[in-house]
Amino acid sequence: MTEPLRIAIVGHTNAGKTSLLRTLTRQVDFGEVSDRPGTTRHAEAVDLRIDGAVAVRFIDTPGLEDSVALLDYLNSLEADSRPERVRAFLRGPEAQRAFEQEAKVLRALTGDADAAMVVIDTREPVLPKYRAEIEILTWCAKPIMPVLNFVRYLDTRRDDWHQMLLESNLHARVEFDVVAPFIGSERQLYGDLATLLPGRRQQLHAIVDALALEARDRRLAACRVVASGLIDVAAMRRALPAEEFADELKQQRFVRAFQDDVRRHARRAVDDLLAVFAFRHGDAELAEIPQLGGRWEDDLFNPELLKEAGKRLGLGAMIGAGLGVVADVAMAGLSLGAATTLGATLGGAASGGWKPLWRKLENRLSGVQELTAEAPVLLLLADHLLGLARALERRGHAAMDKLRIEASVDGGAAPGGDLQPVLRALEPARGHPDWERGSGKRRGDSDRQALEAALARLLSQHFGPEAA
Ligand SMILES: Nc1nc2c(ncn2[C@@H]2O[C@H](COP(=O)(O)OP(=O)(O)O)[C@@H](O)[C@H]2O)c(=O)[nH]1
Ligand SMILES: [Mg+2]
Repeated sequence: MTEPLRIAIVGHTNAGKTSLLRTLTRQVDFGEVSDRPGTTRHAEAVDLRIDGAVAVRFIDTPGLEDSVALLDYLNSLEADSRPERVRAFLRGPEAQRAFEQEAKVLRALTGDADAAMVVIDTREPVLPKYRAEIEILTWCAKPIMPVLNFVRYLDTRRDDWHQMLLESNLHARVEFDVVAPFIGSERQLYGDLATLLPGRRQQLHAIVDALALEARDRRLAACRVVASGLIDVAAMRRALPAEEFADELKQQRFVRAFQDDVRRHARRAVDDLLAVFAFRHGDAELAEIPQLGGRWEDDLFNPELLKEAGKRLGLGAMIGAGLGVVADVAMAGLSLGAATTLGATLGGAASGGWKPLWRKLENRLSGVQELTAEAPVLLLLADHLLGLARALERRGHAAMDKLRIEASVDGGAAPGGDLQPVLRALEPARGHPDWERGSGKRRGDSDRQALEAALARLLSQHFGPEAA
């Protein structure tokens, strides 16, 4: 087995070193991240594993606190070369005293590290202490990869930093925002490291390839989660006896219970998505839809949104139309299956031997009403869950705030009308109440799985360019 690559992460306090490692290793719990200076006090290792094996061992280090004084001190030491001065310092007394913190950093770097990544907060001006810091690091005679962090901020001093790095003979660099990494920056980071570490090139390229595969797998898994959740909701079917349907209170209670079950399925999908992308339960909120306010769990049944969704799909006429006495129920996002659609579809479908319709017919004769989720509910749910999956794919594991999804407002690429094929693909689930997970009547698992796989392929077209 090849030795894992060892990379020391250095840089000033609060530049985002620990955050970078959380993002690169997808470990939300690694180390301690905070705005207080000096949160990381010791060098601490964290591994990037690929297929279970350690591919890269990162060493997180504390910040260099007093680089200007340390540089002066190093300059005062007698030695033949700069690396020799650093070694002399580490052997000497000050490494235990005034510069104990700095010694930890330099030890991590001069030890068995293959290279260092210097994390830079590009919002900071290039102060003398940062120049001293970079200079000391170059004295350690290890390849250095600057990582320019916080590049999403508007008022960064990126150009000043570029200039300073060039003057320090550091020509490679990557730009990153550990909270919201650009798709592809991780790949670029390892690719660029390969140019700094020719002896490790093959290994680094293998890591890039493996990460791309993992990203693809995660995406596919996410699509399966969304597909499965949609199947659950599409398959939902609850029968209400005629006499309860006639009782307004009972009817309302029944509708609310149905909606609660839809939300339960939605929440399960959200939790499963968080798990696919290695985030914690509760890291994302079923967020607000700005125009309307309120959490989208509730918006799933917001009549205005449903109408909007229906319009985008060209279903406008279906919403609240032709539903007669149950219009108020329909506005709650539900169809009453029996009396309403029966007349329109009986002719064709019944002669085709469509079983659910026969059941509907039976229900009608015995006066049973059935609730199913309306198409716009499925559309909204698909839209929201895809939005969440896309956002999680782009989210760094250093992010501290709760993720909020603003469905369908993420620019022109919003899936919207394109989701119609998804709705069509969901049609078979409508006739399979047994496909709803937790319904206690599971049958036809292989058919459900086949639909889930087909649907996942459709959904994956709503993701945009490949992530890596
Ligand atoms: N918005 C944003 N915040 C960041 C970024 N990197 C780090 N932070 C925040 O900056 C603070 C310091 O980060 P930390 O990783 O503890 O820095 P360290 O001292 O270098 O390990 C934390 O509050 C992080 O959440 C970034 O790229 N963007
Ligand atoms: Mg830290």
